[in-house]
Amino acid sequence: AVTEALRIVDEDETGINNAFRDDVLRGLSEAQKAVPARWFYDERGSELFEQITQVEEYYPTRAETEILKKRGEEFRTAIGKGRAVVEFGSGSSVKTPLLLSAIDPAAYVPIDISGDFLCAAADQLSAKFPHLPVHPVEADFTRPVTMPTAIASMARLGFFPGSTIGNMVPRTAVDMLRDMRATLEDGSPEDTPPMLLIGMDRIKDAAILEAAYDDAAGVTAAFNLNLVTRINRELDGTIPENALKHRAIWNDEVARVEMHLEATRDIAFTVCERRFTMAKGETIHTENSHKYSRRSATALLLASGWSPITCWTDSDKRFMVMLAEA
Ligand code: AVI
Repeated sequence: AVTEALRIVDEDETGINNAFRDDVLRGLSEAQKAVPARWFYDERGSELFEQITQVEEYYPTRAETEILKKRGEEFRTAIGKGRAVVEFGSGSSVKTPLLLSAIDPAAYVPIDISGDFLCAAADQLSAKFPHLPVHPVEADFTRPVTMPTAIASMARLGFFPGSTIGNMVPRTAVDMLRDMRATLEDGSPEDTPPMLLIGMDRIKDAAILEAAYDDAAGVTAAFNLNLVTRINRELDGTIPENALKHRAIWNDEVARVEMHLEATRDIAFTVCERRFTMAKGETIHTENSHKYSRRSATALLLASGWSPITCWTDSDKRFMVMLAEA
């Protein structure tokens, strides 16, 4: 049973374009040019990301799925039955059913900014779990979100798989983890603090990390370059795509893989009638993907008001799923 999506988004199409334009114009004006990674995900970008999750070198999706498949019993013991599962950024993936079948929740609340995607995912899920009440919420989950009244008085488990937390710098990650706590506490019973089950990618060999973000088939390169295609199409840009090269670099000091687009020659272009130049070798920084040790993950969670309870890894110890309590 799926209730109609609760809509807490106030941006219209124009609003989204304005935000995209502002981010791109501001980012291209900085000394180190940068565009926020959230703009990767237009229709083509989302398709390409789906393909990335299947390339040999990109292990995170497989590793996390392995954990969710294997640890069902342990999740059930640690989390208990009958919570409302609130998923931040509802996936159309196989991961959610794995968790839901393991812990037998009382309700499922997928939150996503894209209404269409949300409803499709909710319908799919509901077909698999016909007795589970599903209450979709269309909202930006990086901010506090009002919970549907239908789950008032139910204990809550937040679910944030995929290592999406890694795409945020620590300061933003802490803000968001705190907001998630506020979201989960909204209307929840006071004697049962919310829990959070979160996927985080582990620090490992630079060569493995760089390959995961620069696969031989060029899918990640296409994903990175699609951002330029999107800027040219939606913001009237003239960026010469053939003069930009995909680069994935492990930045050891801050423990993250950075994706850049590097100019292979001096170029000049316009975006929304503003002129920009790039010298050969100069880059546009398009994404950070932070990796964590168990300690750094613990520190991040503690700084955000979450106390870690358990940490599970896959058999190759590449990825971890952490359970924490507010
Ligand atoms: C969505 N996010 C967790 C992916 C990651 O691994 O940081 C995005 C991605 N970028 C390149 N490949 C995958």
